[in-house]
This record gives sequence, C-alpha cells and structure tokens, in this order.
Amino acid sequence: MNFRNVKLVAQTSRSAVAQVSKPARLVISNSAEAFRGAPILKSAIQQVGKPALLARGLKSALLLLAFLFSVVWNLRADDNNALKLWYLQPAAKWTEALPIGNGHMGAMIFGRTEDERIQFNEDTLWRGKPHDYVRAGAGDQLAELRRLLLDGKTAEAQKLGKEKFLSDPVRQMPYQPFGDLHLHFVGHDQPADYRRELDLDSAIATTSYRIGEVSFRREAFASYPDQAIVIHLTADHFERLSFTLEMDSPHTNSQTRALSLDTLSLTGQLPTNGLRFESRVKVVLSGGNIKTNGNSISVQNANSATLYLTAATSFKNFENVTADPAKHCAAVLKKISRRKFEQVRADHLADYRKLFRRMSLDLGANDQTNAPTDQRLRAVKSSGLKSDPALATLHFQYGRYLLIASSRPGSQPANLQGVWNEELNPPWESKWTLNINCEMNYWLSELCNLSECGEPLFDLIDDLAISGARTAKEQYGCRGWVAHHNTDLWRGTAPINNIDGIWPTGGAWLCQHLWEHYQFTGDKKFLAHAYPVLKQASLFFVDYLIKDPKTGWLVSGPSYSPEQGSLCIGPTMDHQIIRALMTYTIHAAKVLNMDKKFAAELERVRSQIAPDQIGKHGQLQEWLEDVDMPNNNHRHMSPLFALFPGEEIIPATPKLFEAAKVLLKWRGDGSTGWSYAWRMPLWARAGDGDFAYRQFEGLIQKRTLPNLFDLCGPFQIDGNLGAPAGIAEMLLQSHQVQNAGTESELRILDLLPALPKAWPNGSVKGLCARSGFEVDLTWRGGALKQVTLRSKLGQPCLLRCGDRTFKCITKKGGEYVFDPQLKPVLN
Ligand code: FUC
Repeated sequence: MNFRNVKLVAQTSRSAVAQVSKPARLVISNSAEAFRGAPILKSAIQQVGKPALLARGLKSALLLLAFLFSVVWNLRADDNNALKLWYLQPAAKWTEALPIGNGHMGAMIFGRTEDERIQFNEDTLWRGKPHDYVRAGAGDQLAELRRLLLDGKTAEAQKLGKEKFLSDPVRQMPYQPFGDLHLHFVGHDQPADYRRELDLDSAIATTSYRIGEVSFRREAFASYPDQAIVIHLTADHFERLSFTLEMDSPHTNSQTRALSLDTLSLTGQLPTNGLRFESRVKVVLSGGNIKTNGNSISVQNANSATLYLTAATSFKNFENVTADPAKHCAAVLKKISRRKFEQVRADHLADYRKLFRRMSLDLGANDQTNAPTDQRLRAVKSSGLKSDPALATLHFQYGRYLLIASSRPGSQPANLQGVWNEELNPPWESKWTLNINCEMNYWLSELCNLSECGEPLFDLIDDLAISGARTAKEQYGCRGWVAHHNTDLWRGTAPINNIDGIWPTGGAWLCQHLWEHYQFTGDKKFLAHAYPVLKQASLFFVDYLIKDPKTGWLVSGPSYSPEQGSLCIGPTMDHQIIRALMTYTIHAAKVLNMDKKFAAELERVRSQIAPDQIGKHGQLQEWLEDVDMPNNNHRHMSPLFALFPGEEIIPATPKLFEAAKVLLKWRGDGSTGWSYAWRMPLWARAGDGDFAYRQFEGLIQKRTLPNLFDLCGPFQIDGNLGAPAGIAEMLLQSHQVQNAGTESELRILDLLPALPKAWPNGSVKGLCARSGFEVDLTWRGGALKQVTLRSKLGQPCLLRCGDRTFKCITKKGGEYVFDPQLKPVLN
C-alpha cells in the first residue's frame, strides 16, 4: 500500500473524506480509518490557514501529523494478516462467527450484510439459584461404600453410590445465552469487496463491504475498561448509513422495549424464579435521524453510528442474587456516553494490548499466511501444518486472545465454552469441569504472560472453599473443603451426574493454580491470602484418607480414575494430586513462616500415601492393582498428572519417568480437542517435540472449526486454551529445580527442551518461567541462537540447553543475553 492510493476528496461543506483506490481489501478498511480522522484533518487544514493564530496552527499541524501517522500505521497494520482470522463470506452458522469478549460479556459476530446477528452472553446468566447440592444422609453411606469396595464388591458399591451418594439434584445448572442484536440494512444483499476479520492485535472484529459506490464498515469490540460491547458503523459517503436495530432473547420470559429514542432495553427472568436479567443498547449517531416504534430503533441517513451494549443479572455472588441489573446497565451507559467513541476505542486498545503484546511468536510464514483463514484450515487438513507454519502461531495467539476475552479480573472464569454460548441446553451445561477441562483453560495464563487473567479462577476457588466445606462435613464428616468433578455458578461441590462424579480431588487440583501463581510471581501477599484455602484443602485429605488393609498405605476412596474403569479405592491420580497439594501447602507455610506443626503433620501424612506403582508392562499404573491394558488409548491422561501439570515425575526420577513414557505411548493420539491438547505438554515434558507437534497437528486437522474454535464433540474451549501451554512447554520448561529442598536449591530453565523438527527456525518473546523470569528465544537450524532473560524478582537460575548449563545470578529488573553456548553477551 502506498500513498498514491490515497486521495483527499472534498465532499460537502461538513466533511472531507479520504478515499482509497485499489487494492480492494484495503479500500474498505482504510477509507473508514481515514473517515474517522477526516474531521480532524479538515479542522487542521482550516486552522493552519488562519494567519496570526500561530499557536492554534501549531496545534493543528501536530494533529495533522498525528492523523497522517495513524493513517500510515493503519495501512501498515492492515498489510499484516499474521494475527488475523479473516473470511470472504459471512458466518453461515454460530461456529463460523467471530468471538469477542471482555471476560464479563462475550459476543459472536456473524458479519452478515443485510441482517447482521450479534449473539451475546453475560457470564452470570445461569439457570438455578443459590443452592447447596449436598445430598441429605449421604455421609451415612460412606463407611459402607468403602467396605464394599475394599471387599471387592464394586457393583454393589456403585449401586449404593449412585442411589445415595450423588448430589441433590444429580445435575448442576446450565450457563445460558443472553440475547441477540439484529441489524437490518435494506438493500445490502449484494455486497462487493466483502471481508470480515478478527484482528488479534486489536481485539476488533471488522466487517466491510461495498454497496454500489458506498463502502460500509462495522467494527465490534468488547471493552474491559468500559464493561460494554461496542459496535461502530460507518459509511464512506455522507449520510448513507441507515439501519434498523432490534434486540431479542431466546428466553421466553423476556421483553424488549425502547427506554428512549436511542436506547433499547431487554428484561427478563429465568425460570423458576431464577435470575433477573437486563441488557441495554444505546445508539449514538453522527448525523442522520433516529426514531423508535417502541421496541426497535431506526436510523436514517447517518454518517456513522455507535452502539453501546451492556448486560447484567441479579447475581451478586453464589449466595446472594439481589443485584440490580438495571442499575448496572444505566451506570455503564452513562459513563460510556460521556466520552467520544475514539476515546472508548483508544482505552480498549491500551487495555487489551497491555496484555496481548507481552508475547510474540514466529514459527515462519509463507504465501499461505495471506489466505483466508477457512482456506488455510482446509489446506492444513489435507497437507499438514508444515504447509502453513504461521497457522500454528495464529492458533497460539488465538488461545491467548480467547483467555483475555473470557477471563478478566472481576469476571467469572472461562467455562467449558469460555463465555460464548447460544444454547439453552449447552453441552455439559457449559460448566466448569474439574477433572481436566477447567484446569486446562488456565495452563497458559502464567506460562504465556497473562497472569492477571487467572484471577477469576482464584475467586472461584475461594468460593469453592466455602461451599466445599459443607460438602466435606456433610458427605464425609471431614474438616476442610472438597470439590468433585464439576462446579457451576452456584459453586456445587458434591459428586454429580453419575458414579464417576465421585472423584474428590477436583478442588485439590485447582489449588495447584494458587501455588503456581506464587511460583511465577513471587507474590507473598497473594500466597498469604491463598494459604488458608490450601490449608483447608489439605486438611480435608488428612481426615479423608484411609489405610489400605493390604498395603498399609494411605489411600483415596471411594473415588474414580477420571471417566475410566469403575468406582474404586486408590486411583493413582488422586494420590499424585493429594501429594502435590500437601507439598504446596508445606512450602507455603515455610515461605510464610507459619504453621510449622501442621506442616510437619502434612509431611507425615504425605509420606504414607500410596506411591506411584510400576506395573508388569513397565507402565505407570493407573490404579493400585496392576490391571492396565496396553491398548487403552483413553482420552483422559489422569495418572500422568505427575508428569504434567505436576512435577513429581521428572528425569531425575528415572524409573517413574520411563514408566510414564510407556503409558504415554499406549495412550497414543488424542481424540477430543482437549485430549490432543493435553498430550502436547505431556510429550514436551517427556522430551519428544515431534510427538507433541503431532498432537498439535491432530488438534488442528481433526478438531478445529472454521473460526478456529476447538471441538470436543461440540465446541469446547479447552483445546484452544490448552494448546498454547503445550507450545510453551515445547519451547521452555521451568518446573525442575537443582538440589531441591536444600539451601542451594536452584530453578532450572530448560531452553528448547522439545523443539520439533517442523519448526527449525523461529523466535518467541515474553514466555514466562517460574521464579519470576521472562524469556525470549531465537533458534536457527533447530539450535538455540540467542536467549534473553529478564528477571522480575532477582532470583538466580540455571540455564540449560542440551548439555550446556550456566548459573545465572540476576538482579531484580535485570536483563541478560546469552549466545548459543549460554555465554553471556555483554553489551
Ligand atoms: C470431561 C470429558 C468429556 C468432556 C466433558 C466436558 O468429562 O471427559 O470429554 O470434555 O468433560
């Protein structure tokens, strides 16, 4: 793109419009960018011309310069497709639409020209009401359940468990869609130069096309600072923007009405006496006329229009539903409409880019990079990911984008579908499934430099510690707290759905994220807040574990190895998770210099828990008994928790490390999206980058939708959020320490520990390592070329790459560069 394509055309006395000739794709987007700047340009030209007003002239000249800079910048950015999902046609269905979100709200942009649909969600709209899922009398069954299992009477135990130990009711509540905005544009059914895109670098979804000589453009983004979804519509000719706006909802008990000429309100209540909800959309026009018929708004002959959409429910917290959604909506709209659209957009960009731009990844690019995303996906499905290495980068950054869009401080955590759902009965209720999916959603937050996005998960854990204390007491007669297989908005913690819901280590697994946050950030204030939650979670298992009469070990039960086998005593995964939990709690007590006695008790209990077993095939056993089947390629990788995301099994535990690899090989390739994504970091930890890559390729080839959403069977976001963690683990690992438990303990940073052959050249910036490091890596021909280390906490570390090591003493805030031999590069 060059400046010859831009010419200024005086249009009317009221504005000047920059028109852009070829290429067509740039015409639309850049002309609208220029349109936004046109009033500034006009005033600059007028003002500079006035003699004697030197100061104002200077100011205007600066504005002109700023405007020209913004044109150049936008042209430059538009030439770069590497961070864009883009298409030459509108979304035919929901799974082709493009997601935007600010954690609290999400929307799917279809990009239709004549009848645009914007389907939106708000993260607290769930069916149900405050409820304790504990089943009365369940606690009385515990001893009998254990006796039956220890006597080998599994079928009877399962029958009893199903009838008397599951939650009340047995299913938890579903996440709900909120509503839809519909924009009708008469005569827009035959567009030319159509393009829709989602730019990951700006978190803006754009639809652009031409009708006759008029180019239309819509930008949509979800602003976190303003807590609203913003849609900005422009036409590049004066007074040519006309449309009708409607808002509706799939909920039968809901109504839409105009609150004023420019604002629609959608109100309703979920059955039965469920949450009340309200959404408002306000239209702000430049030029044109606006009118309403009472439940829709018509805009005629405007130059541009901005829609501000907000939504809320009566949910305050999981025990209190007395919030006033109307008040929230009114406050959001009042604040946002005091400011100019340009300012709202600039604030959104500043907020979003502060997170997103912390990382970059380059795995190579080729001609394919510039093709529409659906075409790229089809090509990769037939020719492999190697034919389009930049699609891997796009998928990685899309995962980071999706986490930012579905999990921000103050919001609910990303659920099975993030924050995006159009169904009244979504798959698995679109809840938080704790036996892999919810944890996987958050593997990337620390590794991929989005630490703040983990906050909603920490808030959820705080809630579960409250509701889970009731479940611990009533169902187990134990102190502390427990959460099972799933949770919902009402923080259900009792075992749900079916017999495999009796799996008491969901909450304990979540606790790993508390410890990891401390590991990455060194934030002692956070650790002090998290400690009681860790302590209470550990306390539950102090009370709950029982002595196995055969071996004398402490074992978990009744329990399940997630979704395999039958109700049992002593699944390996439980023991690994409980040991990890106790280890974190002991470390935390030490860091905080408190609870020495309790820590000593935990050490004693931990040492008695059944250790990992190696079976007759040399495999890591999934259960206490050696019953694993070599051809078992189940999607769940449960007993490999200790390899990833745990760190109990490492090369320094060689027998278990080899046994874990045997099991890993048996499990083979993934099936669901998330199961491909789980295999990635596992193989990375096993040191096999090629097999990790193969799982990534499988995820993209077999389980990825046109909008790059991951498929479990239906859409589920865990694969999208899990894969970036897998890539991060292929490039950098920091879970091992040298001289563990001694004064000279040293964090090891493994550089390129599982680089696949398919990525011989590349670079990454801003990956995070435990002990407060940020790492940039460049590699060529499959070998490290340069590493830059930024130390946020001033901790020492051991850099390791192949057989080279370097002990690096750092200062807080220091930056250190090393050559391929890990020799410091002095600058
Ligand atoms: C686990 C998985 C299923 C699905 C569900 C939401 O139970 O085994 O495949 O992802 O969660």
